[in-house]
Amino acid sequence: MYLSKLFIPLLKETPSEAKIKSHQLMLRAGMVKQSSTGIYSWLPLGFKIMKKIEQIVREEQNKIGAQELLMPTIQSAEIWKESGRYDEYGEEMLRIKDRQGKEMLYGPTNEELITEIFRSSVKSYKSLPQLLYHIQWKFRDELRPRFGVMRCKEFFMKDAYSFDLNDDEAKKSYNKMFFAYLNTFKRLGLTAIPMEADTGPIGGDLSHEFVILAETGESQIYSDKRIFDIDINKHDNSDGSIKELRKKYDEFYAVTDDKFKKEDFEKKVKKENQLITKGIEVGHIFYFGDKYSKPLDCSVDLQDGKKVNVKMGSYGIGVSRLVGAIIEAKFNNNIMKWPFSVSPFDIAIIPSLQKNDKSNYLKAEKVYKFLVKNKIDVLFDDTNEHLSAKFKKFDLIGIPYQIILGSKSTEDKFEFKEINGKTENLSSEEIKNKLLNKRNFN
Ligand code: P5A
Repeated sequence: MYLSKLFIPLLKETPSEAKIKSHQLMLRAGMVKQSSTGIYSWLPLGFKIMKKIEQIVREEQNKIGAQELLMPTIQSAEIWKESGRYDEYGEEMLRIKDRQGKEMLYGPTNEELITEIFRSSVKSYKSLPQLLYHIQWKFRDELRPRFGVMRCKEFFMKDAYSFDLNDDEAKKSYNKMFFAYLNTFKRLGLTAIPMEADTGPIGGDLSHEFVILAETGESQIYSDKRIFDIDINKHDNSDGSIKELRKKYDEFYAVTDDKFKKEDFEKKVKKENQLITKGIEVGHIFYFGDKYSKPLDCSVDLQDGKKVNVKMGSYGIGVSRLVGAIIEAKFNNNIMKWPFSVSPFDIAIIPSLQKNDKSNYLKAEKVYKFLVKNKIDVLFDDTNEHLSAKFKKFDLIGIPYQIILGSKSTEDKFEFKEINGKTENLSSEEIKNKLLNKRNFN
């Protein structure tokens, strides 16, 4: 892609309404545009990043055998009346009527709808367990939407739902998801820590928030620092080893505000290991047994002919929030560096262009064509701006690798720079191999 063709409305000044760095960067780099309070349009740069995050989330769900479907954004009020949440949900739910006067709503979550789908098609215990998910827009009429895409009204969520025969089986599904989440966040370049949390309007008695540390986060957390040192690679995906690893997480105190008890914290965590800080909730998982299957009458036949309500859990990841969360974690000293796995482009080519001398441009274009031919996604800065102005722009766009064609490059070796890292002189072949290796690693 040529930068001159990219729809990227960069802003020179930081808009005053943006209070945290992710919101500032997203507006300045032309990633999103607010269309009304808490509702955003996603512009090409922001959209591309969000789609990459979505894909990683999807791959990790598929890896544990979850199956993707797509439910609508608009739901009928009926099923919410059956579960009892229609009144409970209060003003956060956007309620609408169709032309027949039928009560509808814009889904804030999908426990009811998935239960309704399940009950109408699954009748036997033989069809369990089952894990279903979709990635879809949600709407919550938040009282105080703020911080850009972090707390907004319309947001993109991956929500999965598990169906099991009994509590033991259901806990296995919960643990599977627990580790799928750790793997997902790791691939996104984040360290997300599971913290015991309150279940709020979703319900149930077992729940973990996945939190990344950030001063601007809205979750207050209390934890034992050592939980950050757990090596998540030490399991082989078998139920047994996952259970073991899960136990390790349980050994260390880590809770959000509403679960915090001062006496417990001080008793269980030595002073030097105590960590009290803020974090961003990027995911939240719940086990709630038959909270929905009972009122909605979702049951399966057992071998002996008896019926049992299925045991359910639900598992959310804030896909659009993650765009902001990654920025909060990675944007430092006015320089953004996207993790390679979600970067909007693999590499930027930045030539220094002199008026009557096309040599750098031609050299750059040759490297560009070579990389594109090799399936590398390149942003080629073909604008006439001064190098220093170009660098400022790329500090916002955040592509982790740059090829700079200036005084230091020769005929076949170019300045290859990793943002906040080292600079080397490499040939286009070497650059291609480096990036392809990087991609395989991700
Ligand atoms: C779990 C999946 C649920 O809704 N039902 C289906 C359960 N959980 S949750 O914690 O309420 O939301 C899941 C994740 O969605 C993100 N999120 C938001 N992102 C942006 N703006 C919002 N207003 C918002 N609300 C929730 C969070 O990442 C949360 O963990």
